[in-house]
Amino acid sequence: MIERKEYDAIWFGGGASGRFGAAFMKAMGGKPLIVEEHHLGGECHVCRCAFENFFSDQASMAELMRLYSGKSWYPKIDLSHISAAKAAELYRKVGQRAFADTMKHQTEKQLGIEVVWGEGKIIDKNAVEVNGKIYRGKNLVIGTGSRATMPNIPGINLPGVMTYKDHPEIRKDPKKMVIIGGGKIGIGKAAMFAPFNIEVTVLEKYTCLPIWDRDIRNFIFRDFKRRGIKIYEGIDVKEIKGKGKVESVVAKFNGETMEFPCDAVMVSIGLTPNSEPAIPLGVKIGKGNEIIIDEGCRTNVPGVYAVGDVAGPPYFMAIARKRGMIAAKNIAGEDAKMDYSYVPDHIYVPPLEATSVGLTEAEAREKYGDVVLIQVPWGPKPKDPKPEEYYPGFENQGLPVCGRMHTLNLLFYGQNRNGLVKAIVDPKSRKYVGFHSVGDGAKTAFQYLSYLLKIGWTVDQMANLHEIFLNAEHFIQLSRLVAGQKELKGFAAQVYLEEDYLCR
Ligand code: COM
Repeated sequence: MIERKEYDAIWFGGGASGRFGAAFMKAMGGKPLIVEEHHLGGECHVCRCAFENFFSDQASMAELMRLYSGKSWYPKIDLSHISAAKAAELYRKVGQRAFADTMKHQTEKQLGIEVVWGEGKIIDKNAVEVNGKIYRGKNLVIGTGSRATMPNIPGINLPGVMTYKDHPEIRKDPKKMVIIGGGKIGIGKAAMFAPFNIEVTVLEKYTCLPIWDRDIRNFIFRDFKRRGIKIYEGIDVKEIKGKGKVESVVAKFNGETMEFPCDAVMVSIGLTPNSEPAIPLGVKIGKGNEIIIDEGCRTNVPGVYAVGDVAGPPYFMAIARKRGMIAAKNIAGEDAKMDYSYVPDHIYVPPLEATSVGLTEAEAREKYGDVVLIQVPWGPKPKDPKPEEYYPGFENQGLPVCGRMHTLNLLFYGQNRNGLVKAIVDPKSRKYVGFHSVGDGAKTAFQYLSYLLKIGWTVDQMANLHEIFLNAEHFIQLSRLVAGQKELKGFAAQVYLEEDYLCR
């Protein structure tokens, strides 16, 4: 059967990019059709952003309870029976279903977008078959997302090996987990599982969080060390061993073979775009399996666009949604282009969050020479601070970095672990070139800071904004403290002792 109607575009996949692209098209007066087999909103509420947000909250609560237990006025809390599997179960039962309903309601009812539910088969660039019926579109937009990249090693299919996708499905808490890959997914997962009494070891072939500012990395990993999360860098995983289920991971480290006993493995070495359904169309595929697109999200086949993760990195919700919007505009006859500059990055590392945009200090020094740092904490710190204690003579003792409840708690009860914020300024132009934060959340500010970086925001302009004190990132008031200087000096450079967080 052939559907008579011709759509302006068939959005093949109703994830973040397809849903937002179709919505934008509809808002512009166009006729979109979304083809979706599983869920509108893609993997977000199933196992990615929304789930991670929820699970991070659970992990934060567990870690904070552990920190505060028995201190000052807090009662002693017994955390021996807490369960990551129980937290995941709640999300499966309530969160996944509630989010699915919300996505459906918003898309179909509120926005009035047509969705055809079922497995789609691309017939050609103007026709898609779903449940035996052919739907026709003037354009085709591929938004089929990505999946976890799996290493080709023995044991990879053993029960107990999981990826981000299986995380909400855990039914029993592991005792020991090995995480293969220390990028932002792996490091986030380590921080999420550890609070649940799970012994976590991260094995990274190269460098963990390689593109993050060194101070931010150090802050996170120093905290990992205190929490007993082990990190190995430069380690090559060779095999996952086990009889019928995961029992250990074997790796080469410094020329020696090491074996890590475990009952769960989380693989987080990267993402692979799901470009396969589009291959018969003749679209160009890149080395990472991504569909190659131009700045306007066009593929090499006229009338075929690719949006979201299937078009390759950066793998970031905002990029997925924006690619959808740009494709919709171009289908409508505009000449819209993606702008990949100043894309912020964010990781949940419960009970903290890390956020970054622009250049790291190292990159900034390479580009601008002597940069100025505006940051807290900046002074000497006690070497091994104890919770609830005052250390005379240490400038950062009483300085809360951020301003939400847990940040101050982390300061007083948590050994000065309340965070670090850092702005990097080119002193000649007085413009910011990078912002970095790890603490009790600053991501909302970073959405806007990324734009300010792009327009060349200066210390003097920042000093004129209105802070709501105490705030999560402190950039306004810190900038005002130095903006009176003719020759910008900022605060003295960071003084964290050289960190030794790695296992050797
Ligand atoms: C969020 C997914 S659950 S989407 O980007 O809103 O579609």
